[in-house]
Order: sequence, then structure tokens, then C-alpha cells
Amino acid sequence: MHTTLEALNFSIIIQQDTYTIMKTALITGITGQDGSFLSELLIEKGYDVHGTIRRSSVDYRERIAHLEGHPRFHLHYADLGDSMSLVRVIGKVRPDEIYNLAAQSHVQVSFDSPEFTANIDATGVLRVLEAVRLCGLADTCHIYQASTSELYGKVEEVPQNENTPFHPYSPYAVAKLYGHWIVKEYREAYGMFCCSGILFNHESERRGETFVTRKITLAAARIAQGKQEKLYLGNLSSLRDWGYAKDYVECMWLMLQNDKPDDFVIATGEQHSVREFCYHAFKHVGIELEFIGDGADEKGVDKATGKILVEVSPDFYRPTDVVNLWGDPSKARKQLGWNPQKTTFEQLIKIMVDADMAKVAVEKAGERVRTNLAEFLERGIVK
Ligand code: NAP
Ligand code: F7E
Repeated sequence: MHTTLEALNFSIIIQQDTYTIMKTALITGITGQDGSFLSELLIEKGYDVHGTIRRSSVDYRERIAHLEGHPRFHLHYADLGDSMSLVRVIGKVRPDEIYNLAAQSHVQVSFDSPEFTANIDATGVLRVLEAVRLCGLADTCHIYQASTSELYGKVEEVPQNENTPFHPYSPYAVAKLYGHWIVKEYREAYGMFCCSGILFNHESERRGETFVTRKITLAAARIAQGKQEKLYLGNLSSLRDWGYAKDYVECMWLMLQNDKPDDFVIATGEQHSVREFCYHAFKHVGIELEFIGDGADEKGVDKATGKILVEVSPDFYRPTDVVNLWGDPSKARKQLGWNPQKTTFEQLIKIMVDADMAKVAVEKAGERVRTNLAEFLERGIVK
């Protein structure tokens, strides 16, 4: 079959007698933590980057504000719950690569909004795959699906690798399991180049403020600067394999450059508890915590002053909680040449705490009110 460059949607940039073929990528969920880092990476690699956004009553898109106006950065309205919007955008952009990062990504929230979560995180993936087929791109477009370590849920093996059985343990994980399997199905049924990255928790200074790591680093910064009294958390013994989001988006890209589509575990290979994360975050702002007591009575006490700074609130307990995630990234290291240990656990905490110390230092009174409200909403105190 004869394929023209135009049909492949390639653009050529000619610069001082050299030329490069510019690829086009479409990122769903571009406003999120990963979407923002991935946009930066792809722009740096010379891609034309398109992303989908949703209409919001607040127009400021904090994580990508610095990219808006860049000549190779474009935004389009689309929603994973709306097939027509996806067909329209994919048909218009005709991407070489799609990174499907859009999702209702909060596990706790999935217990409150299970149907919405299923519609976006499960059926939404199917909508993207079908849109690619309908637009005639099934043979050319490489697709990345944001799968998750939550699929292992009530874990059946430690550490977890690509062959570990799944046991999803929240509405979020059950929805993501559908997404994972439908990607595999389209790969086998239609020969499409689609891959799932089974990513373990990855964090950053851009992480949403109600995920546990960011909640801790913000609280440590506020407590250190006298702007917050106490931090309330749920299960302190929960274990996670936490990496740096900036390192993980690199692996998403590597998967789509591979010679065959496949699924990969992306993790650091190191495990820590919520308690440990807390200890190191506070230590970085000059407060040494000592944890005393058990379960809901456990407290984090400032060793120097005896003040209780961390308390457990059962409001943050989940109906079913995933408590033992630990990934084995050997396959990604060997086959993709990815380095799982680029940013260490302590370096990650330092990056996050330093950013939050700077943010809190210039925080205005109004911004604090917003934070407190977010905390109350998460604890179910304000309905
Ligand atoms: P995030 O910060 O919560 O970003 C989620 C993105 O999805 C946002 O851009 C959000 O848009 C968008 N979105 C939500 N509902 C949508 C809808 N109905 N239609 C279109 N877009 C929608 O999440 P993240 O941490 O960057 O994670 C990216 C992806 O990886 C998600 O699929 C997540 O489930 C998965 N994942 C994350 C981790 C992790 O540790 N971060 C680990 C494994 C897998 P708005 O800004 O408009 O809300
Ligand atoms: O919880 C415990 C909580 O909300 C981590 C998402 O990106 O990673 C993320 O999901 C652990 C859980 O992340 C609080 O019970 C204790 O055991 O930070 P989290 P998550 O649920 O692991 C996966 C891989 C994804 O795919 C998701 O999209 O920490 N925990 N106390 C708490 N969690 C929160 N949020 N708040 C607390 O106060």
C-alpha cells in the first residue's frame, strides 16, 4: 500500500539544511499531574502536542499555564464521557500517538461516585479506542493507556510484576481493570499498537492536594510556618511504591517507541509506609516526629516540643483499602532501558516539600480558606 506523508499526518520542519519529522501526540487529561509533565517532555522532543480539556467554571489551568501560547501546544474541548467529542478531536488532530491519561483518578472519591468513575475510567477507554478506529487510524496510531497498580488491589503476591494476578479492591480499580483488558482486546482483535503502563503511585510538586503524599508535604510546610495546627490522616501503615511523576512519563513515551505493543509495570522497586513518608517530610522542615500508640489512637508527636502534630481520623479510612503495593520494574528496565531509581524516595520528598515551603510562604489568607475547605470536604465534615 502506498502511504503519503500527508496521510500519516507528518509535518517536516526544515532548519538550516537539516530536517526532522515532527510527530503529533494527543494527550487526554493534559491538565492533570502526568499530562503536564508529559506535555513538557514531548514538546522538548519536538512533538506537536494536542490535549483535551473540559469546560470548567474556573478557567485557570494551573499545571499547564506555562505552556499555553507555545506554538506546538494546542488545546481542544473533549470529554471521555462524550464519544462525539472524541471522534471530532481525534479526526481533526490525526495523532501518531495518543496518551489516554484522563480519568477520575481518586480512589476514595470512586466510592462516592462509582457510576461516573466507571463511565470515564472503563467505558471512556473503549470510546477512545473506537474513535481511533472510526477515524481510520487503527493501523498507524500508537496508544498508551494509564493502567494502575490498584489493579493488584488485595494483593496476591509481593512484589507485583506483569504476571501477578489482579484483584481490584475499589470501584476505581474495577473500572481501570476494564480499561486494561479492553486495550489488550483491541491489540489482539485488531492488531492495534496499544499498550498499558501499570504505573505504581507517582507523585510530584504538582500532585493533587488530596492524595496522601501532597497532603503531607503541604501540611508539613504549613505547620512549619505556623499556618496549620495539625494533620489528620487515615491508615498510616499503608505501604506504597512511590516514584517521581517526571520520571514515569518518560517511560510512557518509551513504551510507544518500542518495536511491539506490550504492557509494563512501572515502579521504583522500593516500598515505604505512609508513616515513613510523614516522618521524612516533617524532618525536611526541621521537625522530628515520634509515632506513639496504635491504630486510630496513633499520634505523631514533635520530639522537641511534645506537641501532637499528626492524628488519625477514621474519616479517611476506605471501605476497602489497598495496603501492600510494591512493584517489580525489571521488565521495563531490561526491555525499555528505563531507570526506575532516577529519583530516590528522599529526593522525591525533598522536591515536594521544598516546592510546598515556597508555595506556603506566599500563600494569602484566601488560599488557606480553600485548603481548609478541601480538607473538610474530604473528611465529610462539610456536605
Ligand atoms: P490527575 O492529576 O487526577 O489528572 C486526571 C486528568 O483527567 C485531568 O486532566 C482531568 O481533567 C482529566 N479528566 C477527568 N475526568 C475527565 C473526563 N470525564 N473527560 C476528560 N478528561 C477528564 O491524574 P494523574 O495523577 O495525572 O494520573 C494520570 C492517569 O494515570 C489517570 O488515568 C490515573 O488514573 C492514572 N494513574 C495515576 C497514578 C498516579 O500515581 N498518579 C498511578 C497509576 C495510574 P480536569 O483537570 O478537568 O479535572
Ligand atoms: O492513598 C492512605 C490511603 O490517595 C495512598 C492514585 O493516583 O495511586 C493513587 O491512589 C494510601 C492509601 O493514593 C490518607 O488509604 C492514609 O492506602 O495517595 P492516595 P492511592 O489510593 O494509592 C494509584 C496507583 C492510582 O492509580 C490512583 O489514580 O494512603 N491514606 N491517610 C490516605 N490517603 C489519602 N488520600 N488521604 C489520607 O488522609
